[in-house]
Amino acid sequence: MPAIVVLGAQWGDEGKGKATDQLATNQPIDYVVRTSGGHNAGHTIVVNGEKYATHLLPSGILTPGATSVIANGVVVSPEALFRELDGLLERGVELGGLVVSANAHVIASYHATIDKVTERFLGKNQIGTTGRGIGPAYGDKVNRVGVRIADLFDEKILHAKVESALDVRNHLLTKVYNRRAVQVDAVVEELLSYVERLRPMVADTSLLLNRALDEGKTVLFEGAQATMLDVDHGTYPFVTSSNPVAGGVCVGSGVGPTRIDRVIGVIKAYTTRVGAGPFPTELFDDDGIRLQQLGGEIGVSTGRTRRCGWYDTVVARYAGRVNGLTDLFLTKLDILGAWDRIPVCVAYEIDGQKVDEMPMTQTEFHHAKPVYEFFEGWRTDISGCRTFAELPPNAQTYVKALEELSKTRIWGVGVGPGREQTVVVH
Ligand code: 2SA
Ligand code: GDP
Ligand code: MG
Repeated sequence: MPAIVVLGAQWGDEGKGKATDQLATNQPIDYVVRTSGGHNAGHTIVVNGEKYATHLLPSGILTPGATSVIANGVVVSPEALFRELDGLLERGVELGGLVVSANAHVIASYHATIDKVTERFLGKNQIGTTGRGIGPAYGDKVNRVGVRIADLFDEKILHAKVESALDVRNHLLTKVYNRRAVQVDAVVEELLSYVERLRPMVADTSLLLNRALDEGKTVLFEGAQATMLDVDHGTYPFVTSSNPVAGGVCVGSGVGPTRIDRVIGVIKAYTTRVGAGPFPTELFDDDGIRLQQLGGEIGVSTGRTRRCGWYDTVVARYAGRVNGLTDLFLTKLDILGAWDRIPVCVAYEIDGQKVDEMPMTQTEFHHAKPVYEFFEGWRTDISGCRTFAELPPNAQTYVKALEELSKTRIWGVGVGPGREQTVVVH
């Protein structure tokens, strides 16, 4: 399996870091690649009881022998990149190699300022962004005024690019948001301070990855955010500004779709969401609070509490469709051991009609009410199970039902945060 995609099938934080890590333990992975988003991601990996969080770096950085790649589709804050690298080095972790695409776009500190100012300006219509400057950096990219990594190596070009990027931004900041203008020289100076450390890491990552695939190397594309946060296929406008779906992997890496062998959707045994936007199975009662507490549902990057609800098979089927999933990796099944009866959303009721596919419009999705089927709980700790047969019969039934209803085979099940706490089903 030379090219594998691992992506989020819900609203993020499904346990993609753990799934990537699990794949890397089963087979040697040569490259782990991030293709979208930036340091808004937060992936947790627990190795021998030690907890690590990666944000901008692919979680493969914790696998010595693997090379981590930040490909062209990622927005890179050099400040966040080196802060994260230094944090891991200070903990004495043995790191793999790191390569950054020359075509990746740069996040400067003013992007984060604009992100926060815009959110405040939106008032009750806030998206609930991570405030990391992701949206403004992608905005510059599509407006064709972005600064790319390669631009950092020519001071004259860099100065000209920052100047044109700030032209409109400063107009908005001073005239609309009543803020001080950002100084071109200060931004150039900020970015130049990272150049020497960055230089040896920069490469044509599309060429690198395609050559690696030609040589039969294994490449794992690690998703950030998730299908329902995709700017095209998610709950727009309550989304991130990139394409976390499988198609985004090709755009974000310069590796064509015919080279991808397997697309794994990571999905929690229930659902969570951080930030604003519709979420049909969201719970506002004690069950929601229990899921949040037992599941430790707190944002890895921002420390925000995650909204919680039951598993939604409409979302799962949709993720299967828009990503062409070959497999699901079901995480956090252990958390559901505290319930006698577990509801699963099998369809929506929208304005009196039963609907079993994602509705066409966001207005309908905002009106969607879950239709539940109920499954018997297993009421026991399954975190020590290592094979499917060891799972209690009710847990097996739950997994099989989700597989059937989600219309994608479940390859593995997470029964705890640890590297070894996985049950391989197929
Ligand atoms: P942004 O900052 O522009 O990408 O925010 C837009 C929306 O995307 C959501 N988003 C996320 N949702 C879940 N997890 C994310 N990463 C962190 C984590 C989040 C954290 O792993 O825990 O620590 O809060 C992530 N990144 C972006 C965001 O909530 C907005 O709804
Ligand atoms: P990501 O953004 O998709 O990589 O996920 P996060 O790291 O943001 O959130 C997933 C959380 O669930 C982390 O705290 C993981 O350690 C934890 N986790 C992942 N899989 C499992 C599992 O099967 N069981 C339990 N209890 N925790 C898990
Ligand atoms: Mg996360």
